[in-house]
Amino acid sequence: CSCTLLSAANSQNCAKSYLHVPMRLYKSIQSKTKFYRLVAVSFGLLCILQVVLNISLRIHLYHYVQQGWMYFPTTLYYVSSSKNSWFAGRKDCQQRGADLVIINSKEEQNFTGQFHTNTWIGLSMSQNEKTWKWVDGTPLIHSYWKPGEPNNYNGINEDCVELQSRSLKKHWNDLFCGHSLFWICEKKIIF
Ligand SMILES: [Ca+2]
Ligand SMILES: [Ca+2]
Repeated sequence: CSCTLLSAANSQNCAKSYLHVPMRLYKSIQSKTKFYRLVAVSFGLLCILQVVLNISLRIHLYHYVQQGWMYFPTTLYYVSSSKNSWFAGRKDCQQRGADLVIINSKEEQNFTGQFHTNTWIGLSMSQNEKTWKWVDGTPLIHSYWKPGEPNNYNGINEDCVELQSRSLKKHWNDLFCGHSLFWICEKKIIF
């Protein structure tokens, strides 16, 4: 509005309205500043949390690496340095707070197949259901059997599974559970 043509009363109101505009603007800027400050503080706290989590993860991993575990995205693996039966291998893994490895992907298959020529994995024949089951009770869906396997060779109950890395093919073979092989334990990292 223009104050020049207004009465005294109107002129006062007009002056007030001119005062109100900067006040509203000031309040709006103030509330925006508070919002941005809150965002900045939250972001800072998130960064600190990230750093703390990162350090705690490294300390946690270092502790396991010291005990002979290897890290492969989100999972720790322990490769035995001695041979034993499938059941003894599994017991060793359980004593380490883990279990025999479950092969969930081709990448995991390739990773676990690089240590020994023959290695027990966490797959065996369920005696109740007569189907292949992983150590966590899940059924076998994606398999990497060697051609001709599983075969209960020579009529022997081959109820446990080894990962063979001969010729870098990394295939599976069913085998008598009492055979002495190396084994691999797997442990998911939970934070
Ligand atoms: Ca796995
Ligand atoms: Ca076989």
